[in-house]
Amino acid sequence: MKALLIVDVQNDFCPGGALEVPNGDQIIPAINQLSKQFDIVVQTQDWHPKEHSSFASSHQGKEPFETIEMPYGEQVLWPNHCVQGSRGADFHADLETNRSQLIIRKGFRKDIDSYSAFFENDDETTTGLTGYLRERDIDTLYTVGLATDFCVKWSVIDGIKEGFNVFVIEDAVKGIDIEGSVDKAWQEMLEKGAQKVLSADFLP
Ligand code: VGL
Ligand code: ZN
Repeated sequence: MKALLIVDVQNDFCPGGALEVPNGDQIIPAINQLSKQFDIVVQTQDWHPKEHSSFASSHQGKEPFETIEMPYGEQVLWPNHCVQGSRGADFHADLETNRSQLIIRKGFRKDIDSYSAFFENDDETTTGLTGYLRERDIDTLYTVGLATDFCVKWSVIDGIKEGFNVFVIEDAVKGIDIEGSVDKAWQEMLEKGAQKVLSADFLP
């Protein structure tokens, strides 16, 4: 069985949002078309408490996009974004969410960030997604959403690690792109065994 995994299509990652992905909203029509082609649709939602440790504002003297060392490794510091219950954390109004059967929230533990839909950034704390997918006999994931170089990339890499066949739909993802990070993300995803496809491959 296959499922569509829609990563973090939220206001804060779209133009005008706190951590905007350039043209992030442009992938929404393709995602809406795609979700009609899947019987199982799963979404993630970045969902941080107000003083989350991934926010630069939680660290004195630090600016967004600087990095710090956390107990679990290097962490990029972000502008405050996707705060629980805020408008920025809502899904973009144009995203069709009625067909989504599961919404995984992530990044809700104050002291640890979570890019991946499967594991938090310590690579250990699980979101429960693997169990859900296995219980529903899903073995293949088609990944879309934001941002290619962070939450999409880590979801894809962890999905492969968890034994799923993972496809990335190239025209339905977009990245933040910090110093070539989108190109690097593609390289890493493909190296790990992800397959690149286009949304046109699914449309009737
Ligand atoms: C994301 C940075 C911080 C993402 C989430 O959705 O790619 N990036 N939080
Ligand atoms: Zn976040």
